[in-house]
Amino acid sequence: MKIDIITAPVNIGSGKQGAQDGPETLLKAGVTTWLNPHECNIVAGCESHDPVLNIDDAALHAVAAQCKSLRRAVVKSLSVGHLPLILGGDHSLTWGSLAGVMDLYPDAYCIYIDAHGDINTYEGSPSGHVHGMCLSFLSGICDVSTVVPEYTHPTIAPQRIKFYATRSLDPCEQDIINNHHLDVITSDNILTHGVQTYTRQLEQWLDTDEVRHVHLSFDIDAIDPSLTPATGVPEKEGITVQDAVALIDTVLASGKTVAIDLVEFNPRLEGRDKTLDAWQNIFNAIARSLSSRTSSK
Ligand SMILES: [Mn+2]
Repeated sequence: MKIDIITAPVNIGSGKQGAQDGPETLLKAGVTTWLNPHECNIVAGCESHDPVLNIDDAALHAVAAQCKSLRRAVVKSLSVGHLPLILGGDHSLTWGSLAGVMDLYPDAYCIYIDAHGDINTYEGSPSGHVHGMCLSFLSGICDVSTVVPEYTHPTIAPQRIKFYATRSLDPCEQDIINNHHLDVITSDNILTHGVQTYTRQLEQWLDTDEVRHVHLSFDIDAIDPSLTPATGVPEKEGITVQDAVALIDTVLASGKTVAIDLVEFNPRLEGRDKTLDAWQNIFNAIARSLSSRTSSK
């Protein structure tokens, strides 16, 4: 399996400095070694952008431009049969990466492992940060086409997004989740009943013919901040690194994963090295799962 490591130094969506250093820091720390023995190409997914910290339409245009570029890179990678692995950057990059997946695989599901819902609307978001809105744009729940007519993309039915490790939802997000009957496994569910309860269910569902293509979107803040402190919006009582690895293993073992986002590492924050240790475990798990998937086919 050839992997395209697509760098996405996106930080405008988080309203904070530092996430744009994520890809470079991870590459320097040894991502390509951690993914051994898989062959990796490093591809620039988008340009970094001068910080735009004011949350306004200009920020949305800037994120849209990055996502447009990233989407093209993902389509290109998928078109030649590679696995795009997108290194963030903040989570607004999924607006581009999942759009690219949808271009080729309109039947895709998205497994979204994140402390947050990221399904706020442009008008309803309390923070105004685009990284908390990507799923409402992608699912068409929030239509920003009048603000950014330059970036149109296919939409994913909200029911095709499955949430894991969720624990921080804004009221507007909770309403959307209730109204659309979306599947949410909270971190509390996982901590209470054990990750195996959910990986078993996930494995069975992934095995059905209903599921043909999966986009895996992993936010490091899904993990407890005592283990992965260097992230922009940490939330207490997260899952363990082992839980995250178990979820990722299960998704990849299905053989149906077409793209992976790895986001929200902010190396300028405290606890960078500790967070890198967790990343190493995650990348090693991805490498292992991809190897066993190849050898079983
Ligand atoms: Mn998050």
